[in-house]
Amino acid sequence: MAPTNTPTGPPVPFVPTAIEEFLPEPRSGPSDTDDWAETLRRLGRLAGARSIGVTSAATLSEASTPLQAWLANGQHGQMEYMARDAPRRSHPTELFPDARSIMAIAVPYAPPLTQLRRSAETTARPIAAYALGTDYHVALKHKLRRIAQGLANYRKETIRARLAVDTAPLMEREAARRAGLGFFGKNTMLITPGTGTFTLLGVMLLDLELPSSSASAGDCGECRACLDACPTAAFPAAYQLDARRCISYLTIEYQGVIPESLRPSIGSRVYGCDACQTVCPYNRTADQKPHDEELAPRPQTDLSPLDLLQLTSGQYRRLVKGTAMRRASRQQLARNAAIVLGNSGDRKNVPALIEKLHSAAPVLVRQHVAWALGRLGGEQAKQALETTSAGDGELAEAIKSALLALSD
Ligand code: B12
Ligand code: SF4
Ligand code: SF4
Repeated sequence: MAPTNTPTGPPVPFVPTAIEEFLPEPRSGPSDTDDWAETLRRLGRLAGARSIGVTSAATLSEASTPLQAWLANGQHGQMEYMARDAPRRSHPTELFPDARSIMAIAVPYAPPLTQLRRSAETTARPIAAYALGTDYHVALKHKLRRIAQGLANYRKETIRARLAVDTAPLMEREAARRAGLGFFGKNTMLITPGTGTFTLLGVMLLDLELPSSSASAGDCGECRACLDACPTAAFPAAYQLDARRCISYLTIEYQGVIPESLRPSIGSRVYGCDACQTVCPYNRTADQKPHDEELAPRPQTDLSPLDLLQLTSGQYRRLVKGTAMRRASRQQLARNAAIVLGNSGDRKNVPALIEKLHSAAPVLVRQHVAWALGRLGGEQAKQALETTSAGDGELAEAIKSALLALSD
């Protein structure tokens, strides 16, 4: 997943107040290690962040090599902002020249439990778990602000902080890893011991020298479950992800025609993908509660792929309001839903698809609808495809190849 359209803005001052939650006086000054570790935990707790840690704002040098390799191989696809901002992503002081420390938090959200119990492929939900609750950009920034305020109160001095929750050119996983929140899994996720991978990260650059947290030990060992479970074979190797094949990228970031060869593997996923996390043993053994309440699924996200194909603009606005789903347009959701309906194997969906094919929906959507009809097959689908007049553009091409698929 990728940045919100809301910029984080410049560093913000936090002035000490007397009204914020109580924090203990340090026994021998803020740099006393024991006091500091306990204070950090309290700061995290008061904001509802299970894991919290600190690292220096020095260059995130270990992250820049994998990032450069990823970009050089074109594995970022259409995510031009990743290439444009690359030189700054591993240099926190480019973002905030006075930064001395980075504070990072990991907040767990509800994992797809039914998936964890069964096979990832057969029970994949249409919407990835992270997007079902309140927009994490908003929820985590709120937590970071509370922590910054608590820290200003604790230190009894004004501090300045630059917040980032997927909203700034910064390698958040590496910052969080260095702050002791976990280690990298082969699926490239940050694994937090005891919590797993179903977490969202927030980081804050601070104009304060703070003691660094100790590194978190752990590794994947011989396991390779995520690499084998990826429906689109998006991992060319362990710790490397080719976004161009990743369902999360294709359904959320990618604006164009989804390659036909990848459509069947998208299965039932309309927005994002949880497959490489669902199979991870660190999630099975993780303490599955409590999750952050704000990130818990909201009722309006309980929609079927058919609902998502047919969303009116009003329904779309209501669905995405206040959630991370606003990253995808109505057109992208309808495109993705058409693929999922094509994969459903259920011909009951044919009439709704025909209606969409004949509607004034964008060509991009109708191209994918034509494919879905070709995949579902049957007399009704065939007749609709044969009788649709589509000129000689991209839609006509899509109908032609759908009819070819039908005759196979
Ligand atoms: C671009 C992006 C995407 C892209 C590309 C993902 C990718 N793996 O690069 C796409 C759209 C595919 C995507 C998908 C998802 N994303 Co995203 N995404 C980002 C974003 C904006 C940048 C990531 C980036 O810099 N990628 C470039 C690669 C090179 O860097 P990296 O991912 O940090 O990878 C590190 C490791 O792989 C490691 N590494 C590389 N080689 C090696 C070798 C060895 C031996 C080792 C040990 C390590 C190692 O070093 C790299 C540098 O730190 C971040 C937010 C941010 N600003 O950081 C969120 C972020 C990474 N995404 C996040 C999430 C939740 C997701 C999804 C789960 C959403 C979903 N359910 O659909 C999926 C997960 C897919 C996956 N397996 O990664 C979270 C991850 C939280 C966590 N616990 O790790 C982040 C941090 C957002 C946030 N603030 O919470 N995402
Ligand atoms: S999110 Fe899904 S498609 Fe992307 S790498 Fe993980 S399993 Fe593969
Ligand atoms: S599934 Fe296995 S290999 Fe993949 S991240 Fe989890 S422990 Fe590592």
